[in-house]
Amino acid sequence: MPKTKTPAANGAGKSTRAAPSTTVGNGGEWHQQADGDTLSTNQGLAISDNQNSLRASPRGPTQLEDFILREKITHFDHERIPERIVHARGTGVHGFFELTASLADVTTANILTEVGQQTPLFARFSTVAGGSGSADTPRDVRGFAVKMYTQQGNWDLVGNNIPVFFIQDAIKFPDLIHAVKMEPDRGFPQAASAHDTFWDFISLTPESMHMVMWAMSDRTLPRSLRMMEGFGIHSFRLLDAEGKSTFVKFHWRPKLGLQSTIWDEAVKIAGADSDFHRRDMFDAISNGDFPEWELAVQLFTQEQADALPFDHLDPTKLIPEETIPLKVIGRMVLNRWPGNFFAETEQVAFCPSHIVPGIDFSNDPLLQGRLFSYLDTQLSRLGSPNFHQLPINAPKCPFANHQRDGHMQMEQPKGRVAYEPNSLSADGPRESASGFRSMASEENGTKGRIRAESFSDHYSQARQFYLSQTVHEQAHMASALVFELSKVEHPHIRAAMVGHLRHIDAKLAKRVAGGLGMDSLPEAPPIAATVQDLEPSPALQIIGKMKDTLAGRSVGVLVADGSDRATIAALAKAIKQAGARHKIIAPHIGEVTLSDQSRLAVDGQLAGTPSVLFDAVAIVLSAEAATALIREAAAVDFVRDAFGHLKAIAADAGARALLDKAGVVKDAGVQDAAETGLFVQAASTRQWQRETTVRTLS
Ligand code: HDE
Repeated sequence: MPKTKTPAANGAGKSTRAAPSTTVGNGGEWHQQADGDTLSTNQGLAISDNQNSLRASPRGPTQLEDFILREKITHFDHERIPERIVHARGTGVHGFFELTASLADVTTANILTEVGQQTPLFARFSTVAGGSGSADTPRDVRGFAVKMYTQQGNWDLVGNNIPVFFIQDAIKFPDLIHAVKMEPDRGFPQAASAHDTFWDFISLTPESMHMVMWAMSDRTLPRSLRMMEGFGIHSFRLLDAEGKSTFVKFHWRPKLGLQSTIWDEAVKIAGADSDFHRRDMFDAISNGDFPEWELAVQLFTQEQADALPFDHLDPTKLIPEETIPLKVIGRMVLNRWPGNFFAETEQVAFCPSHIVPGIDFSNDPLLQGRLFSYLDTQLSRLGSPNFHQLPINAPKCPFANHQRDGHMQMEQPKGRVAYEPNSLSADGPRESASGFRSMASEENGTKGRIRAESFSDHYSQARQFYLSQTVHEQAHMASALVFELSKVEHPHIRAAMVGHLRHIDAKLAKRVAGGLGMDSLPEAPPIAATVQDLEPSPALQIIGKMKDTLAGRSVGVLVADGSDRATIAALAKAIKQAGARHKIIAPHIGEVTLSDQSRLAVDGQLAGTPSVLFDAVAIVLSAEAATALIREAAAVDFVRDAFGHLKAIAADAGARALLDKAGVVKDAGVQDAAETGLFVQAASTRQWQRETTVRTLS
């Protein structure tokens, strides 16, 4: 007999839900899961044979009557929903937000005033341009979206890992995205901005220059989702009980510090493990290494805003933290992997319009457009105005209204009253004095399709960003521009871009022009506002924000039969003590026999586990094994790439032949494997001083 499955009671009664919960990550209680062990149809009918469809005879035609086959195949045929138009590729994790400093003096939002309160949340990190099956490591902006299930409703902070955006007005978004996505006639390139249509649009859109500088920096090549910053980008408002407004910008700062990969590394990671970031997050959560971010705010008044040398409502501008410092107010901890990828990561519906009392929007025209777009996209993506009923989207506080029916209505609202005001339902939902209020701002002026004068400076912050970088980061940006523009087939687009660069930095323009084989510098376009020489902001660097630590990182230890057991054990201990993990890589999977005849389990086979997957490497080999491995390209590349990607290398004497073959030259990052302390210290950063020996920086 089939076991009957009883849907949980969340459909019964009024449109209200359980009392708010502040416990960590208690989302996703699924009522439709089979709770029995008998395989059944969706109607609860037990299935006796799941291997054979119903046939007229053993070799005859399949019967239309086979409703079990039809139900199963029909459901399968409809398994996919439209992927997100942008940010299709994403990784989601549950966690919580804990407030550590109250903002009660400027806002009534409960989540920002109750110190110590933990609010459950779901965070989703994404790339922008690629489809849902694309690789994790293209050069791309990363989405950083956080849905906080507060006691006053859901608050979605839908940001990116870069604090500015390409365009100033929402009406340009479809153009930008069409330009960066695969070209419509040929269907490629996937997940790449290095093509004509993207650079054509950019070269004709000077307002994008600041963001382009960020996009060409290593910010778009994060080492891990756990090692990137998040930004709300737009100015928002905080409102106190009197309705007084303070502007705010939100920043997430990773506890592990910022870290990025090097372009060559990112390209190779895409081949070695296209799920690199998702797997990294999955492994961290599974190992109990819960990633953490600080939430910090920049608070400022209208008067402070008016004194800035640009308009803070322009989303192509940021406020340097040297100008308005960051105040840390809380922390986000991610600690639970979703129970089901589709149900949660795919169906989560973020909307910047999901906001709570005490927080409000600014007039940033990009934000204003977003307030429309996200609800609209969820309707087409999730197919129903009832998407808020999906457990991942439902508020965890009580909610009730008179909205009814619609596709896939899961609730059964009772009673004859579905309107308000009413006199027939005394206990029905009513407006509340503590409900959401918009700021009573005064708006006047001339209606029109007008771009404010104050939005016309497109180069000053692009210049400031470039000049704030270290020489290494500047060189990476120049190389990125050369790489991207060299993929552009139309010379006039390349020329136009280099023309823009002349307004940002003359040396950068020359460098890129040289890399593109241009004989002379193309003309710079006319500009609407004089380029200002803004004070450099070191806080905009990645290198400046890296932490000297191996914590949360991973080390690949290359071994073979005959490797020295004591050396491997000492390295493993030191790596663990530093808060990192190690993986044993060997020419074959299974086990290797070490110098003392003990056996060691292997985590990864050499050809399938290149050094790009690690932050540092150790090579522990007998002289005999090293000599054999110099004929293996995978072994030589393992070492050569680690060296070229500026990673620390620990090696024992036996490994020498392989190091020589890979062209490794002794430097501060190349340590004797026995010197575990020195190795861990070197591995706590990249070997920037080595860079000039492996690539041209000028
Ligand atoms: Fe989005 N964006 N966006 N965006 N965006 C979407 O909503 C849109 C913008 C961001 O993990 C879509 O659910 C417009 C800025 C993230 O599910 C869509 C404009 C920032 C995510 C949409 C912008 C973002 C999205 C596609 C210009 C950084 C992924 C699917 C006005 C502050 C959220 C969806 C997730 C997703 C529209 C600009 C961040 C189409 C019209 C600026 C992190 O609604």
